[in-house]
Amino acid sequence: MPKRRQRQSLDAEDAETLAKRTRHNNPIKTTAATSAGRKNSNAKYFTTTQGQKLPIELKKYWNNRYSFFSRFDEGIQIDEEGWYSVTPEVIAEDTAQRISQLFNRNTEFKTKKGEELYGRFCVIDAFCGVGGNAIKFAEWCEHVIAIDIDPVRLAMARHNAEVYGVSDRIEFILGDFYELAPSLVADVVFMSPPWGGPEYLGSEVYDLKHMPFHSGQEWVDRARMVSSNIAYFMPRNCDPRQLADLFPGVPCDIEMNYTGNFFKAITAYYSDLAMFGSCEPRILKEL
Ligand code: MGP
Ligand code: SAH
Repeated sequence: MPKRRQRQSLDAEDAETLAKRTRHNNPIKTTAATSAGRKNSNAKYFTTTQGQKLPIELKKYWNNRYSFFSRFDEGIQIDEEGWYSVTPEVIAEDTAQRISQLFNRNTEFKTKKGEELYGRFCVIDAFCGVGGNAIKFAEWCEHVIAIDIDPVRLAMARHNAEVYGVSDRIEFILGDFYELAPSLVADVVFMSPPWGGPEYLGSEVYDLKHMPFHSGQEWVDRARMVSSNIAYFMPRNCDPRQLADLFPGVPCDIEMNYTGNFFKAITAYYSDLAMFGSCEPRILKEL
């Protein structure tokens, strides 16, 4: 049977405190916060085909909107940080499929709902953002715990999951994964933490010691409190050796994530997750 997480909810006061902390600490603010507080009156905007006004820096992400959500036109919601950091759908799909292989190898762990099969395991998406990964996990497994510290993005993730028809398999939690980790129970932890905005490519090698808020090591140490089956979505300019060293004594598989010919990111799989699924670099086609 899949292990379940102990229920822990936040009251309204906690939520507001977290929201303030996020706005204060986050290097990339949400659309609402930046629009209100933008000092640069020369900031340039463009108007989307849906009539939204977005900062010009987001144009390349907007142009690629269907690569993030193939059902974008059905009402998908994304804020500024969401645009910068959402996982391309084809990569999120591949990660979910790969993780499910670990649990679906034994047919006992399958459950049948209509024509679809969901693995009976529980994945934590520790940094769910607007739901790019959580939605794909919910298409492959029975129970997803989606956590985000930002109430606006968490609400968008829930809405986007409804668009994809999978919200009933996702438990949304507003909170700080660092603080919640000791009380969580799940089979797999997926982490796609903030990398510090698009500037993460500013240095040749992305140093895991200098990530925003907590180091790459600290996030892995927290995830290990829940499960040794960890998938870690990280910048493409990471040093694979440094990633592998974060969890000594277990196998680590470094997967290069492409969309078409474009190298987007790296996913490090640890422990049992490193032993199942393809280790070959794959070129993924758009969904
Ligand atoms: P990118 O480098 O900003 O985009 O991010 P792109 O299109 O490769 O830009 P280019 O002009 O340099 O080619 C690549 C991918 O990394 C994005 O699609 C996101 O999935 C992911 N990503 C980017 N950032 C800044 C973050 C982040 O802070 N956190 C997480 N989890 N993912 C991010
Ligand atoms: N994979 C997501 C994108 C994640 S971006 C997607 O595909 O949509 C990183 C997210 O981590 C942001 O939404 C940010 O609000 C959230 N975050 C930052 N610090 C956090 C923390 N301590 N605990 C949980 N979430 C956090």
